[in-house]
Amino acid sequence: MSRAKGFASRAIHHAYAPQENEGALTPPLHLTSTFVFETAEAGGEMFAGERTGHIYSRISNPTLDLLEQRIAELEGAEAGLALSSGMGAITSTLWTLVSPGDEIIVDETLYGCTFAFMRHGLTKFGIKISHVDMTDPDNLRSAISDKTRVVYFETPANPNMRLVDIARISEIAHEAGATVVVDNTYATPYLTRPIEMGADIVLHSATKYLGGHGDVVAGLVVGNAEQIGEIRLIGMKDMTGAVMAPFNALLILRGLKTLALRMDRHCATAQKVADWLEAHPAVSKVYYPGLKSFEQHDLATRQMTQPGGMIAFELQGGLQAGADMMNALEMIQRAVSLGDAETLIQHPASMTHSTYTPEERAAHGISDGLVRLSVGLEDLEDILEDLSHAMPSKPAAVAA
Ligand code: 7XF
Repeated sequence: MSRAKGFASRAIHHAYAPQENEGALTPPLHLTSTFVFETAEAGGEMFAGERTGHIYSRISNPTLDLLEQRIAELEGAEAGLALSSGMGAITSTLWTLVSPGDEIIVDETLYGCTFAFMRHGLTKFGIKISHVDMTDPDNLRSAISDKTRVVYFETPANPNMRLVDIARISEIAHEAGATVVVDNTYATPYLTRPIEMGADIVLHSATKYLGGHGDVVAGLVVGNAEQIGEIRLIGMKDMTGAVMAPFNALLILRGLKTLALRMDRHCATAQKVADWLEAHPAVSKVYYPGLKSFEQHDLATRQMTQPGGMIAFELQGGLQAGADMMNALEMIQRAVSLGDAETLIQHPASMTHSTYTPEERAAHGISDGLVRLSVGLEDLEDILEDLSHAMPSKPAAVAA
């Protein structure tokens, strides 16, 4: 068979052969912290990097190996690394890449804890964090210098859905010798594959779409074998210890099997929900890459195979109208996180992005009235009915 297998088939089969595992259809769970050396010399050789094999589960484990190979395959990368959380992935990667005196250029909008790690964490250790509006790549061109070690962004960005042109930003970053790191949590490799567009490292909160069932916190990083090896042995093994538990790797492997199927449904339903919200008189603005009114709709069409399952919107009555609407929902759940079967709604300013000060939120494009919806896998009619009955009946009922 010469034809390469499709995304869904690779998400189900890549790198696993039942016949090599007692015929078990589902990969075994290697629930072990340590591995036995054949001889004392063999153990020493493994520590010296002269012999391959597993040593200890903070370095590697066969169940994690499979997940790492599978996500690397799906992202079109050489190698992968599994970590205890998305934040574990982000911190392990950046601790590995930067040294005091280096600069990281980041987009204006980042997930709240990523923002906090950089602005309130890395800066304490002599790393300069510079924000640039990367929706216009020329801004990066003017800001980048030989001190810039990393260019980092999310696309679509959490929570306001800004997109960044991966190919153009990567080109500019590479001219200056910087490493491009993309948080691909919102899009997943089913919708966008940043490595194929020129990025160097892609990372995920696998807690979201990759896991897909709201039952695990996990992170993944992919890139070239050398960089991933360094993140494994420096950032993860020595600096953060943020290793993924083997059982969680199995849950993510299970999630990946239905990723394509779930994303198709998330996207189809989200498009209809976004259309419906845009037409609703109580809604003042909808941010969804699949809408013609979305400022970066062209880029979305070029860079994403579908517009995703996340929507952000604002109501006419601002913050209070949003809170009232959220409180009136019955099926849709008020919760942070995203990418689950359940439709989830949350208020970024007071929840996921409360790590920003109010001034920082204003400067970084996160308005107080913004509501974030993670469109789940329920029937479209039920999602719309719940939203419909929770919406303010009089659109201009602006709270005094
Ligand atoms: O450490 P986590 O697995 O929770 O992942 C952190 C993370 C990294 N990147 C992006 C784009 C994320 O959205 C997240 C986690 N975000 C959740 C949310 O926005 O709802 C966290 C709940 S506070």
